[in-house]
Amino acid sequence: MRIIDAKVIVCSPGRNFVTLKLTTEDGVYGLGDATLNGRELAVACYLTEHDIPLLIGRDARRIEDTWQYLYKGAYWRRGSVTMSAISAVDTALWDIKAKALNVPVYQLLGGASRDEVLVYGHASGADIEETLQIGAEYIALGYKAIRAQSGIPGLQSTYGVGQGRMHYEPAEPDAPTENLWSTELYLEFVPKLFERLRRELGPTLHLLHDAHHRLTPIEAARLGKSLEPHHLFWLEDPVPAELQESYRLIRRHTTTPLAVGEVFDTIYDCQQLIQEQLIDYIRTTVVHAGGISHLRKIASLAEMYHIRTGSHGATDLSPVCMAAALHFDLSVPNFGIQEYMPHSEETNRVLPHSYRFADGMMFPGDKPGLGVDIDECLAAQFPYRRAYLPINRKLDGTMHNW
Ligand code: CS2
Ligand code: MG
Repeated sequence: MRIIDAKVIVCSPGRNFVTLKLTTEDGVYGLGDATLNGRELAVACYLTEHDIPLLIGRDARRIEDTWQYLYKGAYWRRGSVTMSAISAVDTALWDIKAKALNVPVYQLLGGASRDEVLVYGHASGADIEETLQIGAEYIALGYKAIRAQSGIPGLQSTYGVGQGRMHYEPAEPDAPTENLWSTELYLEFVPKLFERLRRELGPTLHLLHDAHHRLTPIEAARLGKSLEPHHLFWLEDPVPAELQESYRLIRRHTTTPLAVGEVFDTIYDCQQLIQEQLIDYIRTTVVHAGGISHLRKIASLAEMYHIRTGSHGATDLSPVCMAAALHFDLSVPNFGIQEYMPHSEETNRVLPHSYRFADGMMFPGDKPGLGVDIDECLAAQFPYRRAYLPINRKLDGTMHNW
């Protein structure tokens, strides 16, 4: 089952996506997401110039060997561009294998460990009132878990606070937006937000919050402590995690569960966090952390240490990644939750998929493979447009942590 064709499709149906399509001599094809928000063409070029020439003629059934070949063969290890490229190849090969065997991917991953996957959506508003109102709308749609973010009084704009009601797109065309940040204002405000949300939305709704790496460990400890009465499902990315041991300090001070890892690209980025039980949820995802194969290894390590998965799933991860994530989520024993933001109509038309949402839960579907396709003609009607993630500065202009 030789790979005879490989194509990188870059398109922008509402936002940029990079999709790898591998085709075998039997005519079976598989898709992999290679989107790295704000750095899309770096991955597209890595695939075209460096990986694809090595893939043509290889046996598509040798998923693990191909992973090792691309990872070890490059000599230069890790990094989000390299790992997004490897992820795309790995995902496409799982898609091909499952299609060839006529089963959905999750059946190859040991089968379903649960019937459906718990997901959370983004409730973000300009202020507490609007966040509450949007939270109530999510409940009406059946969501059992929401991530709440709100504009902060005194700050003009804040990263992670979506503009549309159900849609969230952090990247902006042409040049990065600059947000101004004040930790003092933030720490003063967030406990008030969650006090209201918990009181008005009830005791059983899962409430999540993302601090987007902006705090120091002792500030994060204070935030975690102040949120304890409102029993969050998790507090995400309180501090940048390049220094994994910084989580020791946070852990000593608070019982608020912690989730980390959307920017990680291998198991080595979270090894210490997991083995010292410094976190509760690992957020690595299919597209940035080495595909389904590597993500399973991370999940297995986490399982030993009572840590559950909670993969990143914002709209800059394409429907191909979302489908792969759902097959993974359905199968791993230590699944916790999956982030889910519905894509735009245009995206769904370019990348039609069979996964479904009902009552706060999702299912990847039972089509052979991942259950996602790409309409290449339609994709060609949405050309790439350069876009950047915003930059964060302190009130005095200093570049802030991120
Ligand atoms: C966020 C994302 O979904 C999340 O948890 O942190 O908005 C993330 O910042 C973007 O997906 C980055 O591309
Ligand atoms: Mg996040």
